[in-house]
Formats: sequence, C-alpha cells, structure tokens
Amino acid sequence: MVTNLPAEAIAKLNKYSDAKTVEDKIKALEEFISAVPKHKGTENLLYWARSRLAELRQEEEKERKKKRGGGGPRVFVEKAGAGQIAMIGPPNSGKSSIVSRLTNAKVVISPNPFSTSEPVPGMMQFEDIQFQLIDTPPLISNEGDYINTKVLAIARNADAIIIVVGLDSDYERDLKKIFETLEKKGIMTSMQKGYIRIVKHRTGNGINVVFYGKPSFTEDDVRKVLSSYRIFNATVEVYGEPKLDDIDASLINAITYKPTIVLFNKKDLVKEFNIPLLPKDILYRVVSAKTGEGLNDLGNDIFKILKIKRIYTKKPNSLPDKEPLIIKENATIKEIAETINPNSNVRYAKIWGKGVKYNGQRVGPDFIPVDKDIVEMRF
Ligand SMILES: Nc1nc2c(ncn2[C@@H]2O[C@H](COP(=O)(O)OP(=O)(O)OP(=O)(O)O)[C@@H](O)[C@H]2O)c(=O)[nH]1
Ligand SMILES: [Mg+2]
Repeated sequence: MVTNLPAEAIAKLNKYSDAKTVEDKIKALEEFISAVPKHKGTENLLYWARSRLAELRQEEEKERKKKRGGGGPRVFVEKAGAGQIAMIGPPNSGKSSIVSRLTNAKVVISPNPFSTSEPVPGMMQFEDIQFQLIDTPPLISNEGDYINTKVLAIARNADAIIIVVGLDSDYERDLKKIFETLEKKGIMTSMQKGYIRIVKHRTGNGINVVFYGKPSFTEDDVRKVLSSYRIFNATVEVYGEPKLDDIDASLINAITYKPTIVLFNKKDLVKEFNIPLLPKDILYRVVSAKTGEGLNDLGNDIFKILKIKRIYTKKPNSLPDKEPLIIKENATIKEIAETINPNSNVRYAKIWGKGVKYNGQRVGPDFIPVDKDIVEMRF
C-alpha cells in the first residue's frame, strides 16, 4: 500500500484516469511514473504502472499501423459478433483444430508444434448469434521457457479466454504455467483469488464498498487507501480474497478479469485422465476436436460466461426486430434504451417473454428483462 504519495503524482494519476486517448494516457502515465518516489513501498505500484504503460504503447503502435493501412503483422483483431474469445494454449494442443471445427476460418492444422504463427479469427454460430473465436500461436513452449507477448495482448483485448490443453501431454504443468503467465500480466481468469473493481464518481456519497468474498481488509482500510489517492467518491467491488495492495493495480487498470473456459482436448487419445482442481468460476470441458465430442455445448458455455442477454426490440403494432440487441445480463430497460440512443428518456416498456408474468406486461425503467425477451419502449 502506498501512503503519502506526493500531490504531483496524485494529480498525474487523475490526469491518467481522465485521459480519453491512448496518447494522452501514455503521456500522463509517464509523468506519473516519474513523479512517484522510488522505494520499497512504491515497488508494487510502479510495477503495475510500467506494465500498463508497455501495453498502452503496444496499443498506440497498433493504431499507427491501422492509419498507415495494413502493413506488418496484426496484433489485435477487429471485434465482431456477440463476443470475442481468444483460444490460447501450449503448442499442438488442438487450438486450430477446434477453431476449424466450430467456424469457417481457414487455419493451419499440423502435427508440428508452432504451426500457427498469426492470429486467425472465425465466426461460431450459437442459436441466432455469433461469437468470434481467435486461433492464436502457442502462448508458451513445451519446455515452458518461451512466452508469446502478442498472444497475451490478444487475450487482454478479448472478452473471454478459452485455454486449450492436450490430454496427451503434461496438461497439468501446461495449465499451471498458463495461469501463472496470465496472472503475471494482470490477466485474472478467476475472481476467486481476488479482484478489485473501482469506479470513480465525480460527485456522490463517498466510498461505497461491496464485498463478494472474504478479504483480509475492511471497508475502512479501502477508504484510507483511496483517500491517500484523493479519491473520495467511488464504488468499489471486492471479489475473492485480494490483498489491500491490489488497489494500486486496479487504479491503473493494470489488472483485468477475463471469464475463462478450459478445454481438455484429445479425449479420443487417452483412456484415463485426472482433471486438476480449478476455481469454481472457471468452466471446463473434456473434448475431442477429432470426433467433436464435448464441443456441442460450448456455445452455451460462452454465452453464460460472457454474462450477456439478447433483447429483441419492437415498435408498437409491428413485429420484433430479427437481430437481437446484445447487452449485459443485468441491464435495465433504461440502460437498454440508452445503448440505442444515449439521450433517450424511457417512461415505461411492455415485455413479452420469460421475464414477465404475462405477455405485454407493462414495466418501469428499472425493470431487468431476461434473455430473449421482446421489449417495446415508450418514451
Ligand atoms: N487424436 C486427436 N488429434 C488431435 C485432436 N485435436 C488436434 N489433434 C491433432 O493434433 C495436432 C495439432 O493440432 P493443431 O490444431 O494444429 O494444434 P494447435 O494447438 O493449433 O498447434 P499450434 O498452432 O502449433 O499451437 C494435429 O496433428 C491435429 O490433427 C484431437 O482431439 N484428437
Ligand atoms: Mg494452431
């Protein structure tokens, strides 16, 4: 925990939080880093600030390349569909084979390790929506001594992660190495270990802390740390068992949570296997890209971990839209209206579907419809 940060450093941190462009963020973060005194107590903070800076520089590079029009290998893949999912893993685990089975993407499949060298996106159909799967090069080598930072950048930019390991290799070791690698980069695959989400407010009712786990600190501790950053109005969500130190990293957005699925692939090759213990919020499946076994319900899993819902809007006296609106699971009528038009002022809505007791039921702006509900809004 950092106490007594100089006022200048705090001012730069606020500048960073308020910055809208990547360029401004980089500039403010650089200034922040040079304003923070270097000693044991600021090590953690500086570590996260520097790793966030490295990422922002990568992002800037990507934007520059885009402006120049193509050129050079692409690091990021333009998002499409209801969610972007990075397929990551060790060499030869079957990432490309799975993407090939589930999408129309043209990928390279071969018994040689490192056969995929560039990310390849493909669209996977799930009911009436699509998910974008990205096949990636190996994240680590079989010996575990190589880490592909491009793949890490893709994982950080995606909405969710699917880790593919092969049951015909040392999958326990591979999985451990992958979790470690992600965590070191601030990519959390489970909320159970600990995760802090801070949303600053310009005005408001002070610091509001919501605990979803049993951390070793209290609401008052959070208040103290945040006040050392001159933050007096914020909502803080604390998941699992984080350390108070993790607040520093959260403030710099250096730590991010990605919902994660683990696929134990090549089931057809093994008779016996032991699935290692995984955190409760990580889904897993035992599958075979060769036979297709276990892959049928993957679309459902992805839908679940993304925490989204489909809403079909309709105008009075007409049929609902064919294309659903994809929105976060807990979105209210008001939030749905605002994604369509930020200036809208919804008075009430009529709902058809599972979210209501009877079809055509009238509800207020705070009502939360469920997946597949039809919504007719009145402004
Ligand atoms: N028997 C069996 N073989 C599989 C399965 N999935 C993949 N393979 C084989 O394993 C080898 C590697 O498959 P890829 O899909 O290229 O693996 P990858 O993870 O994309 O490999 P890299 O791109 O090198 O990281 C190929 O020879 C595949 O045919 C499976 O479920 N069962
Ligand atoms: Mg591959």
